[in-house]
Amino acid sequence: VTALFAESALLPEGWARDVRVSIGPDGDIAGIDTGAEPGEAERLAGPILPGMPNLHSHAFQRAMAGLTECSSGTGEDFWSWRQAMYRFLAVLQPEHIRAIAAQLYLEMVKAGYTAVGEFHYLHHDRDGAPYADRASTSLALIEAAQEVGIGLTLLPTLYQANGFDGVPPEAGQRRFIDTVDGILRLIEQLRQRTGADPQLRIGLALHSLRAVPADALAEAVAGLRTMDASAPIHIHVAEQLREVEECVAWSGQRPVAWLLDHAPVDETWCLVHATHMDESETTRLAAARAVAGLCPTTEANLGDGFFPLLQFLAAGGRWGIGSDSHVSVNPIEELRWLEYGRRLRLRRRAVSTGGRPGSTGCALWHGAVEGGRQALARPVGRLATGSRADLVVLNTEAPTLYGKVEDALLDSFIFAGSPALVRDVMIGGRWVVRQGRHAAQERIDAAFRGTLDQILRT
Ligand code: NGQ
Ligand code: ZN
Repeated sequence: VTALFAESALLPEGWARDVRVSIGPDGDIAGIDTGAEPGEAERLAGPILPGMPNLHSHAFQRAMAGLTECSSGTGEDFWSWRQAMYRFLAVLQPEHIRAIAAQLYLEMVKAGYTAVGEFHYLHHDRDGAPYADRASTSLALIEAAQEVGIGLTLLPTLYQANGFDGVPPEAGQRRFIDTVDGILRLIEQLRQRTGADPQLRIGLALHSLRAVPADALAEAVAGLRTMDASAPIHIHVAEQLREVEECVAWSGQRPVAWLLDHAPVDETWCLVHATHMDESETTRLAAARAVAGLCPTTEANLGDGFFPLLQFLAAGGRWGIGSDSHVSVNPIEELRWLEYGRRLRLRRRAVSTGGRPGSTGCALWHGAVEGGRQALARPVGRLATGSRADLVVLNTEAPTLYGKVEDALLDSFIFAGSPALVRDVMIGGRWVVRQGRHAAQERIDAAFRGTLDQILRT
């Protein structure tokens, strides 16, 4: 058992002083004492927060972030971005995916993300044929996460159609397409090949109601449940108004309402981009105890719309954050923009507190770690006995944080932040970042540059 000592720590019940964290050989927190003596424990250089789960990632998109910001003069939107994304991924091979993911995960851990959910649909070779090893791209992501030391919830994704009512896929989607059986077999294989690893969980994603016909959705969910009763299930649900209209035309219902009526949505589910909901969908989703997966910087970048946060919070809804397309890889930016979007719209402040007294930063960090924990279906996001020892040490030498404690510290971190506020990061009881550096940084950087040299040329 190793032990850490922090003068200040954000526990699930709030800030505590003189905190001793004992960590077992399995990387779980074995005990937490407050008002403790440091004794022989390692004294940490600053206050600690639970590491942030990143509940939604498409790793390969990191390498195209910033490359889709030009206008063709004919009107850019989500759908034209999607075509650019299809053109970009057409050259990627498993070794590229591995290098891009490792670089991305490295950036994540340095920013304070300690676990990630990979919504993974890039399964097949460039012509759509399965790789000789059907798990090639999934294993590339698992290896990248292991190299960096970030916790991973891998969500192999079912994708079959290019629109409601089974519109056949287009050429740009062929690398995604699988049968229900194919995806379930991939999940089974990954479960067997990776064994019981406390840093890894395998779940399932359904790409969207656009891409997964109703019967396939039901079959996939039932099939997953025969393997794992509590595995997480993620779905993109109501991101764009066009898909809401198409869903209504197809079924007479809006997407979230349709899903709540036709799928066993409960706390194992995460609805990503449940952006467009009416009042009844919002309260029903909160009552279902599923997590709303919010990706504020990507949703802004793609022009999605506003999630009804205030109403969802008032209904007791659970939520977490994801960096999705990775135009930003920083939890403070997701949290800040979640709040700022509402401030701009409502002309009010401290919106994410839901009107309760207390720090906005604290409400944001707490909400996102709890929702992330649930969505990733791993014991993360809490400095508490039985949770993974995933923690972030803040750099109180930085001018932004100097002299600040507790709520003022967290509010400064989130709202007045600049780079280099995260000093050290521990994941599963292992130091992954020390004084802002990762041990494998040079190797990971070199592989990433080699990959970019190849793919940007083609
Ligand atoms: C994705 N990304 O699968 O990468 C999607 C776009 C789609 C986001 N929604 C493609 N941010 O939804 O069809
Ligand atoms: Zn997504």
